Amino acid sequence: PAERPWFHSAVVYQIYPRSFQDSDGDGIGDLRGVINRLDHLATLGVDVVWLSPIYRSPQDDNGYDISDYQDIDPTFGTLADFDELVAKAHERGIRVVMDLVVNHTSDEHPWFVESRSSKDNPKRDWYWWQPPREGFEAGQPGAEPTNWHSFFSGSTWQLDEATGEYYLHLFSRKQPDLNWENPQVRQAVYAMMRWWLDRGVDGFRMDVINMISKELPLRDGEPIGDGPWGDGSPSYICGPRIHEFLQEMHREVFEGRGDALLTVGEMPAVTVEDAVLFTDPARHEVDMVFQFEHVGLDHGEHKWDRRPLQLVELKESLGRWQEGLAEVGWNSLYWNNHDQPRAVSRFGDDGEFRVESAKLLATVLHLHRGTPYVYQGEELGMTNVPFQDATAFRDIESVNYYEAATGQGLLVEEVLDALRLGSRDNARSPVQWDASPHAGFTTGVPWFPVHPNYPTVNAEHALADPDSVFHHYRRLIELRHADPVVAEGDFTMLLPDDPVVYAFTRSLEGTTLLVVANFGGTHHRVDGLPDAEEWAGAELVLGSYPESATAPGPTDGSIVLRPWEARILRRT
Ligand code: TEU
Repeated sequence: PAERPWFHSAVVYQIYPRSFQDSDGDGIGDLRGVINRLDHLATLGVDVVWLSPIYRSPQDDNGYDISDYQDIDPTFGTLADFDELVAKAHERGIRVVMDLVVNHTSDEHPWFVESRSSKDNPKRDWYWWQPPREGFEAGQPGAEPTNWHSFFSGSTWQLDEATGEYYLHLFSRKQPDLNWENPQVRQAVYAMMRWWLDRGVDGFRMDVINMISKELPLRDGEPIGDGPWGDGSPSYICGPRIHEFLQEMHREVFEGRGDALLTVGEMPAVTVEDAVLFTDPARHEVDMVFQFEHVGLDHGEHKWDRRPLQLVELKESLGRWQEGLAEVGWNSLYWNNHDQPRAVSRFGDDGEFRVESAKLLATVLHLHRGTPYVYQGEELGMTNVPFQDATAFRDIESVNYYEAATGQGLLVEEVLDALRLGSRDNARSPVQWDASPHAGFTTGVPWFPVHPNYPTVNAEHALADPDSVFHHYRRLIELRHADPVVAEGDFTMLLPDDPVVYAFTRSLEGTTLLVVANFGGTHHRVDGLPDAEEWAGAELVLGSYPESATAPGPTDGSIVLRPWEARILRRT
């Protein structure tokens, strides 16, 4: 097809407003802070900004618990600040995408306040209310309507004493799930979405959107380990009406608004086969999905049981996604977001080769076919947080896990080690802008301590250094904009069984790019590459090592990569 969607050559930047830039000294990032830093994004060259939630919220889950969908939380500013941010982003050619959190609301949302007020309230059916399990008294252990385990530990059911019934919350107790079976709920959500689009926003990142359709009746899941809880996910991951709901949303909200908007569905546990359906343009559901396979490869039984990443498995997974969405649909590409540990600490080497491995990870990701997402600080090579003890964690998932795990008798040091590797707080330390106190994030006391490495790892430093991680991201983004082979080219994985080298080609109309990357801290010769001789003399489009440091090539026509080196080569 001649007309390719604009987002094929676009790069999205995610802002977690709480930790981005404070403007008023209260220690929490805000919208005026974002406005003040728009030039950083313009310099980087990104096309879209996705803002994590800024709606009115009790902040139980840092804004993913919304009590008013049509207002800005005072912590972040006002609707006037928001309008100014959108206008100023648009002036720089940057679109603004909102986070849409509609699997659940806050328990302080007026809808839920009404719903819980009595069994016959007209909004009772807007959420999932159930009596205690048959044969059990309300509140008795085991009385929960199903055995489901919450993402944030414990049961997914909370007893409401007033009416003696339980409500469903897949996440925290303060995040009751909306009942999408009820058409009034759906219409209320669509009306709210239209209101934001009318205000000028350019689309939505849809939080856990593949969980909105639940399979009826809700039933027990397979037991998890030997504890009391079961896995409810077969009842709510890509439930029976999910495609119907997304198509209805498209008709009610997006139809007739043109092709300039962006929709991305966050979909834990989604398969490639599902993703083809979700992102087939002819089906009018979403433009792309966030899948989770590659960020689960270093998990064992569960996310707190970590094992080292096997490169062969990473290539198998990402390669299968590339192939699966080659003909129909579209991929999103990410290493990082506000829920994931920092990529350079997780998949690279955040010590000696921090800069090299951050650039390598960027090169590999941005040269895949799909829309790349950059999470704030990733472009600076920010690293995981050195947590001292349990009091250092702020995230509800980490705090609840610590309590649940130590309560079950796990050793404190073991639980802490798991949290150090896996906690979402790793991604939530403030962005490091410069070497001044609190890294220029705030003039007050930051809500989360700045990473101690800020005197060297910061934006001011990075901008002044042409060989920084930042400038490498900038060049990769520029390359995607300039070269259609990056946006549209076919993807072919090479050397799938090589445990150290990540290699692939991208081809379009007689141009082929080769990407070769050394996922290791020693020099490494690339063996077994098809057409190795031709590639040895090919043009270097972009490498992760400074040009001045280019090593003399070996004379036998092979490619030797330095520690954590990545190269993009071109043949026409
Ligand atoms: O996350 C959904 C999700 O399933 C996980 O990524 C989650 O972060 C957790 O780590 C599972 O162990 C989305 C948001 O991105 C997240 O910040 C919210 O907490 C969550 O939904 C609830 O709204």
